[in-house]
Amino acid sequence: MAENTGEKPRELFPEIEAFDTGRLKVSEIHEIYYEQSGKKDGKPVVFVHGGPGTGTSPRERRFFDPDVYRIVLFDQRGAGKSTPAAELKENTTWDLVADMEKLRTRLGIEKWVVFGGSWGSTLSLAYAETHPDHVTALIVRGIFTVRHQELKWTYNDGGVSLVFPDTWESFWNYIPHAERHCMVGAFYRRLTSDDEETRRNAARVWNRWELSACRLYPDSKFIKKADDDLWSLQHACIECHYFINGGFFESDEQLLDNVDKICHIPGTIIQGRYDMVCPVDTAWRLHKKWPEADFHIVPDAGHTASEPGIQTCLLNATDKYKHL
Ligand code: STX
Repeated sequence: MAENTGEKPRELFPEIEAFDTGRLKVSEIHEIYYEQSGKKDGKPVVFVHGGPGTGTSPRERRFFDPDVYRIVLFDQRGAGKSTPAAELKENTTWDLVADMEKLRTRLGIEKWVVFGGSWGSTLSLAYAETHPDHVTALIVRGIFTVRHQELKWTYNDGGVSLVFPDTWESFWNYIPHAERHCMVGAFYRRLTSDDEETRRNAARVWNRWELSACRLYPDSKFIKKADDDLWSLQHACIECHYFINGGFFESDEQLLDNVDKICHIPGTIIQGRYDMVCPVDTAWRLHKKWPEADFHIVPDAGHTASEPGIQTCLLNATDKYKHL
């Protein structure tokens, strides 16, 4: 189950350009961006990004062999190049699941491999549990199910705060004592303030916290992402909106309780042992409910897809499902 990643990590596939980009109107107000790259008549795979709110980047095409896969990337509502940016109205998990179906239909795809990390694992699971017949295989990393316990661990004191007391200070001190019992709510109020400066500052503080705890070896360039105001607002606002709404699930355990709907689908679960943002306990629970899926705990990695052991496992998984 544990991978020895002492060996050299695998390189991503080469950089490639998209052969098609488009926009899809999915509601009265939302329009989403999508793109295709790789092999035009290849094996369809959809990349489901994290956050919610991170958007996609061209680098993410490189997890898939471009000579085999028809690679679909899309930006979820309010994220990346989708518009309006950071819009929270008509923006729920079930809207995103429905958007994936609209996109699949628009592209004339019957079944696709679904690949997602972090919030991307959440949405991939929600999608697969709703539309199992359209999923060839499922590759999920950094498992997140928006349970109360997971949110409390990352954003309230007594969890990650005990491991990163140095970066926690700025996050914690930003919120007055009276509001600290629920940090997500306190940030949400500021992120939805009428004052632009308040929104911008809150987003930066929120993201610096999350980004600083993401990797086993902190990377200052990576944490600088928080200074990109547009990205920062999209990520922080959309995350908080989903978190205060419990991911729009009917119960805390909804995703885990419904795993029986996807057990027959070929699957791979990949998780960093030292993932602070989405701790390994959730991946373990998923593994117990879905023992048929390959399960890898990478012993020397945190939360991100680009950490060596995780990247290697992800590439091995996309190779495994190439010829299904
Ligand atoms: N939310 C974290 C998440 O889904 C629980 C996520 N995806 N990418 C990120 O976080 C970073 C940009 C912070 C690496």
